[in-house]
Amino acid sequence: MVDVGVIMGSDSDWPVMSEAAKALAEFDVSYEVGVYSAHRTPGRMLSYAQSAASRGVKVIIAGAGGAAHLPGMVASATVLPVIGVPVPLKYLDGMDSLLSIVQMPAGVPVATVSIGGARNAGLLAVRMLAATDPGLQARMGEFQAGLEAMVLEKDEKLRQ
Ligand code: RP5
Repeated sequence: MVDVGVIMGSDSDWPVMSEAAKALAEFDVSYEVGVYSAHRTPGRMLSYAQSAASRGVKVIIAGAGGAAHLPGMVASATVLPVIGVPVPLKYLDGMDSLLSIVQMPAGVPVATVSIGGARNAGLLAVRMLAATDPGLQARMGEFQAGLEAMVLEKDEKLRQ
């Protein structure tokens, strides 16, 4: 049983999506990875979405590029929270992916991160899990304190 599903429309999305997996690993959150294409393997995608909750998955991170229908279609077939990652392709700078993912009809939410923002998708999944896990919440607090310390250090160097 894993807490997070990290799925994508193609193996070509992995260089972007691997950042979500890395963020989860930093917090020792268990995850699974897989390719589920909304257009090339629609049946497989639906089976994944429909069975994820009963298998114990708590959050799904779904990345896709171009006509990026995977996050929305998965959200339509699961009760789990879905985080969408717009993957930038060769043309249109990822705006196509972003708009395909973010403009969901009312009733079927997808929490969309920035174009290529897979790391934030991983961190958002950690925060969702941390809502009911005090240990994870404490670690997220430490992580955020680390961000602040890093900025202060850079500020200090700049002033020297
Ligand atoms: C999308 O089509 C995938 O998510 C990927 O970003 C894009 C291109 O896929 P490939 O042609 O590289 O397999 O569905």
